[in-house]
Amino acid sequence: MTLCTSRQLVPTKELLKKALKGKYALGAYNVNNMELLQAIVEAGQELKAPLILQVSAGARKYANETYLIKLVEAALESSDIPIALHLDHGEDFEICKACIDGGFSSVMIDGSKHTFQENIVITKKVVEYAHERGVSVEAELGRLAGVEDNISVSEKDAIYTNPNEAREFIEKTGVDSLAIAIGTSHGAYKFKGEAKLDFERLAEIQKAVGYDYPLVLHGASSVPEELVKMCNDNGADIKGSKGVPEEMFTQATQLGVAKINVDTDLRLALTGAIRKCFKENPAEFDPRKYLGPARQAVKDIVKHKIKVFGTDGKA
Ligand code: PH4
Ligand code: ZN
Repeated sequence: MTLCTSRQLVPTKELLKKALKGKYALGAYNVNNMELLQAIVEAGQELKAPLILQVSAGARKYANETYLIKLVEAALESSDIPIALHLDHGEDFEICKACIDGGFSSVMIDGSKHTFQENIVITKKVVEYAHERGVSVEAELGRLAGVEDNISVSEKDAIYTNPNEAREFIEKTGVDSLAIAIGTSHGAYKFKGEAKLDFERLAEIQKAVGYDYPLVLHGASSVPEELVKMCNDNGADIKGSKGVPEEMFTQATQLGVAKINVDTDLRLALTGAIRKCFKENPAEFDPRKYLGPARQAVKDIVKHKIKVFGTDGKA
């Protein structure tokens, strides 16, 4: 299905290929409602940055896929930057098919909970359906589960992506990009001790899959202290949070990472700004009065991410 707008979505394959060559990364920002979408697109438009908008199964359920698609159509009409619409963590062929048929330009089939062989079978099926329709596919190998500090080599091998398996997986499925596990996890509590990513493994994966193959980093929010403080100063109770330090993205980008997923940081910005409004103006109940500043806070953090990832001016 094509979208009802003269400007079309771009497959992620094209965007990631360009990013790899230019040694920068695209942020993939999760969209759950209109304010988040507007904030992300306004940030991208102002900095002339290509964008990946991503929608999870939870977002589809919360906002209704038709509403999300129509909002994305509006975003295309009110901007001139390249935009991809991507399904985040599709768990089976059916949800990937529904998104491909619904107009998405990219889908993720997350078969990481299956065995290696089963993951190959399900990913290949999605790749065949998607490629016939010009849609890009991301898959995942390894587990993103949060891990303790100082885990053993054998524990790491069981959780993190194996470089040889990554090569075999790509050869057998023809998938366009691969999400890898090197120590990140979803949410605001990524590390118990010091923040550590397995860059040696990432370098081995890059060597195994080839220097022109795009890798994807999930669970890559930085959980900025000032956003957590804005939440906590205004009534939240977020303790012991820790994200991926920003300087690690430069290294990751040099080692083949071309797509960096960000959701938690947007949630923190939105929530912190809403809490602040409510604390400062307890009598306020006009949604525009608290959703407006919240949208601005999300736009500010997305602009910051775009600069950190080096995507500004790349549209
Ligand atoms: N994601 C976001 C997953 C969101 O079901 P749901 O809508 O809650 O799923 O894929 C990320 O990799 C985000 O990483 P982050 O938590 O570090 O931002
Ligand atoms: Zn993810």
